[in-house]
Parts: sequence; C-alpha cells; structure tokens
Amino acid sequence: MKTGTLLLALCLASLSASASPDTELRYTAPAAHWTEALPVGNGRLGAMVFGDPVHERLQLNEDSLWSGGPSDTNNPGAREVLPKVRAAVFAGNYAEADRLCTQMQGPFNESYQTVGSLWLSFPEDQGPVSGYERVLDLETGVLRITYSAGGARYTREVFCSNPDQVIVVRFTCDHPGRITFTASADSPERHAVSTDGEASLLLRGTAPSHADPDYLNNPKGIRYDGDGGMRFTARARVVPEGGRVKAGGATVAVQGADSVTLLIAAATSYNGPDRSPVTQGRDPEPLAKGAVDAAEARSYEALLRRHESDYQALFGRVHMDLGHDPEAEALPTDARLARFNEGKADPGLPALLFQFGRYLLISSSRPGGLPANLQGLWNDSTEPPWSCNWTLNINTEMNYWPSEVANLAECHEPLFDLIDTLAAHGRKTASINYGAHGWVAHHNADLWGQTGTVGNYGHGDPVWANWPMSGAWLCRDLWEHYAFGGDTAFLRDRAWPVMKGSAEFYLDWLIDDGKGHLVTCPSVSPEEGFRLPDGRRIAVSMASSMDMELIWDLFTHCIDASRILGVDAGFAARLEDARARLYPLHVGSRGQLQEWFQDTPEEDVHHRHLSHLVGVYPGSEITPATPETFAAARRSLEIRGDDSTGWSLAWKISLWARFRDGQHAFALVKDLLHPVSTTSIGYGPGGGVYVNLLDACPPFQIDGNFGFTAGVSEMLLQSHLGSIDLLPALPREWPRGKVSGLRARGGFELTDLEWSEGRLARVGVRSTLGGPLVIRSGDARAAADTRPGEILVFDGELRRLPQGS
Ligand code: FUC
Repeated sequence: MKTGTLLLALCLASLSASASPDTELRYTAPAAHWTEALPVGNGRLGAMVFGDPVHERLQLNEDSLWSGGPSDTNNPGAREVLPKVRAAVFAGNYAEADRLCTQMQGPFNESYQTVGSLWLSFPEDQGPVSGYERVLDLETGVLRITYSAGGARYTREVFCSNPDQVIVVRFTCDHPGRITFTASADSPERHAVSTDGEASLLLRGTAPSHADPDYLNNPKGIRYDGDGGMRFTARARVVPEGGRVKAGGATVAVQGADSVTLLIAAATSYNGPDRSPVTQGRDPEPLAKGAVDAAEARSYEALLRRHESDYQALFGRVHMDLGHDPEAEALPTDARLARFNEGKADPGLPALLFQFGRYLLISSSRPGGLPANLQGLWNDSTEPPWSCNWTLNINTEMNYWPSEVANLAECHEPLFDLIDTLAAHGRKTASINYGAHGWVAHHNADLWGQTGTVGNYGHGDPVWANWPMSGAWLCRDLWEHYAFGGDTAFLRDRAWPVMKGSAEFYLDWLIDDGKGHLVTCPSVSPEEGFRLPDGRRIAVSMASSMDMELIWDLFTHCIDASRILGVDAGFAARLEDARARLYPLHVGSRGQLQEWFQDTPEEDVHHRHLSHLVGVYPGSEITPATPETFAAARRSLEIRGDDSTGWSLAWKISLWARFRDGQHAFALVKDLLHPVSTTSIGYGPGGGVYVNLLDACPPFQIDGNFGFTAGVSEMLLQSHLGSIDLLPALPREWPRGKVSGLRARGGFELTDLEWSEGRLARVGVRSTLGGPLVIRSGDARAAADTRPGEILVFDGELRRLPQGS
C-alpha cells in the first residue's frame, strides 16, 4: 500500500471508530470484572462478553431460568388479622399494627438464575497483544473486539439475534489458519458438560427447587428437593472455515481455522407460570438444538443482516444529538466518564447513556418473552441481589418508563403479559387474603406470578412486605400504552378488564375513616418508616400519600377508559364517587407534601424512595394546576436531597423535569454519570454507573438505566398535561441540539426537534391518529387539527411552516 493510501485508510479507520460517539461504548482493554463486560441480548437470551484475547468468557443467560415452580403464596389467615390491624391503626396503636401485619405474610418469591459461562481459551503464546479495542455499536447491536498479536489482526464480532434466537460469535483474522481455541463451559447451577458430535458443546443443568433471597444470608437458602427444579440446556456449535475441529470429554477444540462462527442457543423447561417445570415442562434439548441447526443453515452474513434489520427497526427510530466535545469523544468510554466527573464538558455522554437505555430495553424485553427484571436479563449468580425479581414498588415500573416516549412500545408488551398473570393469580389472593373482589399483587413478583405478600410468614418488614398497591401502579402501564399509541382495541380487550379488576379490589380495600374520607389501611410508604414522638420507628398506618395517588390515578384512567369505550358507566360512576372521597393530600409543617396521613417525621429524611411524589412523575395528579400540592411536592424533593441509589437519582431527573428545573435535572444527570466500582449493596448515597454504563444502585440494577432514558426524554418533551410541551427543562449545558423520534401522548411523534441558544428553533410533529394537536414551548403555543399521517412543521415561535419546509 502506498503511503497516501495508507494514510487515507488510517484516517477512514479512525473516522469510523469515532463516527458515532453518541452510540458507541468503546474500551481499550478487556473486562476484568463482570461490571466491565458488555451485554448483548435478544429479549430472551443474553450474554455478558468480557473480550479477553486469551481467556474469552461469555456469561450466558436465558430469561425463563428461575428457581422454584408454581406454588400457593396466599395466606388464608390474613383475612382474620385484617380487622385487628385496622382496629390497632384506628386506635393509634401503630406498633401493634406493625406486629399484626407480619401475620398476613406468605412465602418469599423465587430467584432468577444463570445459565453459566462459555469459556474460549486461545494459545497463550500468540505473542503480546497490541491495538486492542472493544466497541459496542448501539446503531447495529454488534459488539466488536479487535487486537493484534503475533503479527496478525484478529476480530471478534458478537451479537444476539432475535429472529434467529442464537448468540453469534464470529472470529476472523487477516492471516489464514490463525484461529485456534478450546471451548469449555461451567455453571454455578448443578450441571454437566459434554459434547455432541465433533462440533457441539453442551451444558445441561438443573435450577434449584427453591432459592431464598440473598438478603436472608441463609447458607442453606439454595435447595434441590427431589430432582431439583427447572431443567436447562445451552448448546454451542463451532462452525469453522478451514482448520480442524475436535470434540472430546467436555471440550471442543478448533485448530488453525481461517475463521469460525460460533452459534449459541439456550432453552429451559419453563412451560408457563402454572405448570411444573419438572413434571410438566418442555424439553429444552430440541429447542436449543433446533435454533442452532436453523442458524447453521444460514451464512454468517445472512445472520448478521437479519439481526441488524430486526434490531435497527427499533433502535433507529430515535436520534439524539445534545452537542459534542471532540476532546471527550476521542477518549474511550471509561476515560470519558472519568473526565466528565472532573467537571469537564461532554454533552454527548448523556446522549450515549440515553441511547444505551434504549439498547438495553430492546435487548432485554421483546414481545413473547418475559419483562426486564432487576438486572434486565444479565445475571451471573444463583443468589442474585434481591432475587433479581420483579420488585413492584418502583423498580419494575421504572424499567418501562422509557418504553413509550423513547419509541419502543413493542418492548412494553412482556410487562403486559406479566400483568395478565398477576391479574389472574391476584384474584385468588384478593379473595383468600382479604375477602375482596378484583385482583391484588404485592411487593415482589417472580416467574411463577407470585401475588401473595412476601416475608416468609412473619419474617418480613411490613414496610415493604405489606404493600398491596402494585396493581394500581402496573395498570398505569396499560393506560400509558393506550395514551401514546391510541390503540382502542388494546384498551378494550386487554387493558380494560385488568384495570377494572384492579379498581374493583381498591373499591373493596378502601374504608371510611369515620370522617367521610376513604382510606387504605394498613398502609405504608414503601420502605420508609415514620417516627413516633417517643422515637419508635413505625411502618403501618393509613392512607399514605402514595396509596391515595395511585388509587386516584387508576380510578381516573378507568373513568376515562369507560367513557372512551362506552362501557360500564355505572362502575365509572362508583369510581367517581370514591375518587371524590379519597383522603386528600396534605401539606406538612415544613411546607412538604406529607408522606403519611399525619405530619410525622421520616425515619430517614434522605430516603431513596420518593413514593409520595408518584403523582408528580410518572403520574399526573400533582401539576401546576394544583399549585399547593405541586409546590409542596417540590419542597419534599428538596428535603430528600440529591445523592442516592442509582434508580433514585434517575427518578429525580424526571421529577425535576416535571418541576421544569432543567439545571436541577442536569445535576442529577451528572450524579448518575458518576463512576462506581463497588458491587456491595447500598441503600443510601453513592449511586451511579459502572464503566460499562450499567446502572449501579449499587449493586448493578438496570432500572437506573431505564429511568435515565426516561428522565432525559422528560427534560426535552412532556405530554402529560394535554399538550406537547417542548424543552420544558433544558439545562444550560445543552444550548443546542437535535432530537427525532420521541413520542407524545395522543399518537404524536417528533420527526425533528431542533434548538439553539437554549431556544426552540424548529419542530416537526407527525400525527399518527389525527385529531387536535396543542403544542407549547416557553410562552409560545400553537393548536391545529391534524389528519392521520400528517406532518406539521413549526418554527421556533411555533408558527406553522408550509409542508415540506
Ligand atoms: C427496593 C429498593 C432497593 C432496591 C431493591 C431491589 O428494596 O429500596 O434500593 O432497589 O428494591
């Protein structure tokens, strides 16, 4: 190659490496720890890829691999205790109410498990490694690892295909005959590794019949009663070009290939939440083998094309440009993060984290699969933190905050399936535990659709265990899906029966406080206790603000749905009557929104949970139209302070955006982009992200990633007040920018939104449903009637521009 051509080639190479700094995670070393590895996933199957040139590790997951099986989580004794709890609360005997509440509990939920790891050992003597790079390209959903050794340049490409249901790893080298490695596998589950034919490695395992939550620290918390629990299989097939493959014992070895494609599939015996995975399970063997066989029939290029077109159809809908700093963007992601934390400008880094949240949702939540759990689907432990379950008092809901606004409505669907399961199981719980109509679910859910109260029959703290409010909170996901997309058939056939069932429960659950108001009792503000004058810490009272806000939200959406669908007018009238009698929100002595029905001091004034602010975000009960509670809620948020766990920081971004304070929202954006390395459980300050940009609660918990994506959206676009509100919380640090693809309620999508010098410059809005559009930015306002499919364009003053401008 001539020098000029070489220079051009080098320039092009470096251009492509930094072509999209808003959409790539880039590192110059392999991952030394799990929190440095990079995730790939197709909603069901996933891997954390370490990228080591000599000892490559792919830690594998399949989202239906859980401990346990279907079981009865209800507590028939709860029903008799309920009136005693209520009597104790009404008598002001709160400690006694706390004690009695533990008698209403059922078992703990089961735990999400891990498949194990695939290990690929390359020759130790291939020479020193140089020019190492590990890049996760969010535009294509492909992870690429490149390095030089022994005079050759090696490339690994990894992706997890949804259309082909396999993880694909492609090894190439610019010299022929250089790909040599030995594949092996292991797992912390009960397992055996074997080979099948010359080219397939098989990892077969059994999940525990029961796994206690990690926080119980029970050395006997993992049980394999009988033959144990769920069965699983992972199959890795080696497809070489050139060279030799040899299987033997528990390894498959490749010698001197020109290139190799590795196809990895995994399956479990899970056969639905009501069937035993042991006696009524599916056979995972043909499922895994079928996927690998079908993938092998396609070329690598075809697999890649099919993956990219599937992935890009989702990811490519939203573009975000918040500005650029070339010095920052020349750096690898970990160095960029460190530099940002020195206070240096890097407006593109929040855009990267925003897009990473979208990547993670696409990779962990796809139609037909299970919803993203506490870690999405990536987990390397048999006793993961908090069982890696669906924690319903904030975490699961937060996972789905970006789904509609950030244009991934399909990824919302697995949550609707879980809600259906909970609604079915929760009918029994409502009736058995409380003698109530409708359906109820509590603090935690698992693969088996647990709706009963957790706590191991008396060992849970009521402050989290005795919380029967998740139905109301989950139903707002159904409503939001309708509010954004306008799918009336979905509202009628899918959402309405579940929402109505939940509202029926709360109509029974609410009781008269003797002064004309309806209250919930027992009632907690999740995970935060209050102090009695004598210093005792109490969990249970009545009508905590979160309960009242969630019920207001559910009843309001049910009333709207009944009107839109023209059904159940009598039921809606009952809801209107009950909504009018709900115990009102109160402003406390510090000007704050009271968290409990009385103005009692918090156990922890800086507590991570922001439960009483649910009516500000994601709800819409507390708005500028309710100035007293809106101001009080803002005061509450100030009192809580900023620093907290990762997910709490993320929630605060959206809350400050709703208070239209772009600078405070940006302060939280910065806080969340704080690098964390510890994986020890934290309940207070110190949240942030790991260098792989996964959210650190700590430990890793994916809700903060999703909450961040939702938060940045909320800073740029809001639509909860009946209009599209542009740039409601724009910080000084993002003086100019460009975004397309965000969605607004009412069936609208921004085709492009541009601003400069901190002011709107131009916006295009596509109306998918037709109907009235009201749009605002600062003091400017415009209104128009729209036709389905029409794109309306406005200038910075919201003056309508001619079509096509
Ligand atoms: C609740 C939170 C914790 C954590 C856990 C999964 O207990 O208070 O911070 O997010 O759920």
